[in-house]
Amino acid sequence: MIIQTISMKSVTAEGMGTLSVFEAGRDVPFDIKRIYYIHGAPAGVQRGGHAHKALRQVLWCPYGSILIRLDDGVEKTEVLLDDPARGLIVEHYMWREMIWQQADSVLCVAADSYYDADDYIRDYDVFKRLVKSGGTEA
Ligand code: T46
Repeated sequence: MIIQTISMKSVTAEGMGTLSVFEAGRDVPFDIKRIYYIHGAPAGVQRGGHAHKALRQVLWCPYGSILIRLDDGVEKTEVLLDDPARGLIVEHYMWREMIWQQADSVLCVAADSYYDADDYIRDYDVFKRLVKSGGTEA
């Protein structure tokens, strides 16, 4: 499985912290229509457990440490998001689980589409069948 990450441009001002930035269509391979973030989760929490039919996203963790488990229906891998300047591209047809390694870690997500509940695949067996059939039947 090829994992796409981005290293954000980061500008440190001595004694004043660091500014990190990425640009849609330049640093990430799509335009951005929606940004959401998950905060206030205790350590050990697991979220996700679904894939998307079309949605493309970039995930990053500006504070804390979150393990991202990815499964393309053939291979599985894990990426630890613990660097505020590192982003993970998560393409469509990718089963994802997010596990909080540290309380109050923040997961930020920039998505290429507006929220659409019909774009979710929440049943793993359906996901596997869709991957096998190239997305044409469940
Ligand atoms: C994803 C991972 C990384 C909305 O109303 N609007 C939104 O834009 C989103 C993303 C969610 N919601 C509602 C739907 C549910 O009632 O918020 C509630 C929690 O959503 P969900 O259980 O899907 O959250 P996660 O953390 O399991 O997954 C989220 C995204 O939904 C998903 O697309 O890839 O973060």
